[in-house]
Amino acid sequence: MTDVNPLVAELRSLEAEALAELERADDALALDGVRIRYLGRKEGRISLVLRKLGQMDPALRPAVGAEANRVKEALQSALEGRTAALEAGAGTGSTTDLTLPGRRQWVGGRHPVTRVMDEIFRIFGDLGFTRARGPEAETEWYNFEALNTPLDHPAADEQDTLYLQGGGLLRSHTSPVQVRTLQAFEPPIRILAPGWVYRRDTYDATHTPAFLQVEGLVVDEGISFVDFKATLAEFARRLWGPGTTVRFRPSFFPFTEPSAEVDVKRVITLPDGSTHETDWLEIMGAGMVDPNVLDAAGVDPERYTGFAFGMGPGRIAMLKYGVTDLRTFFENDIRFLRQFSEDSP
Ligand code: 2U9
Repeated sequence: MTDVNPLVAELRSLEAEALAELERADDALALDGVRIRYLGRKEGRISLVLRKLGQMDPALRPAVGAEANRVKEALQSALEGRTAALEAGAGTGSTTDLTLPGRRQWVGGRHPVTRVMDEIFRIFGDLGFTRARGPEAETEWYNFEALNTPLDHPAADEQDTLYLQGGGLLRSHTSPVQVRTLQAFEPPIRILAPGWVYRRDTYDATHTPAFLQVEGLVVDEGISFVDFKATLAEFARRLWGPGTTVRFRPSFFPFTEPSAEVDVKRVITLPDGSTHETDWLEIMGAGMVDPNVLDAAGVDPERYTGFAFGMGPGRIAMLKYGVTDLRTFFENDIRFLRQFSEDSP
């Protein structure tokens, strides 16, 4: 006999729908959704059917109540069965292998130029240097004249230096920091001066109008050319490895006399045991501080001597990591940068 009670029929079709949904539910969240949708006390679909009982012929009501109870129990037990099945499945690895190592999220790393700077700070820190900072907007006196560079020198030309309105300029090297340090402190002085410097250069593979520099200065009684050479050779070997040869090539800077450019040559051992020598690579400029510079900063050149050096960590990072275009350091393309990260996946 066909059941003509419309609410009983509705409950049966709800049951079929709910069982089909249960079959498709494949995690705890989906199972809970089915439970709330069908068995929920207020808005569950079975409760909604029972709410229509009031309008029904009283003689037909008991059959609906009995059917509702049967469907609720059937769904409850189907839910429990499905929950148990999913839990067992997870344990056997049929859907998820809980023994797999976790996938680590890469949260970033140091920029290659920052890595080189940190390395320079560490090496000179071990040699007893501290760090000094100063303003990026400077005066002509601190940037040029105090450094034995007259204002008619080509370096002070508007073609090379970024002047500010009102006579100031953006420092073209960090040397003003050392001048300010000499004015403020009695020797012995042993400092690094890292920071941004600015030059009127066209942006290309080897020039950027803003770049980082690390300069250094040592001033004390009795600082000699031997201290100069030994300190910088030691730095170069610690930066490039023990198999490094260092060469001092005569050069000229207005603020040092004598002056030199420092080159390194590396011997690389390949996996097959054979060795390979690199070309000479220029890593910095340096020299004994010109007595005029000490004098301008108020330090007695008869009593004190010193040496100074300057380098571009961007250039060193290019040599160290085999990068051929400086601009890639500024583009912040994560695919490029993550190659240099210590913990990149
Ligand atoms: C004082 C006295 C001396 C700083 C020096 C250099 C040599 C040098 C360049 C390297 C590459 C600049 O970044 S670069 O273009 N620098 O070659 N810098 S000696 O000499 C000083 C500084 C301050 C008081």
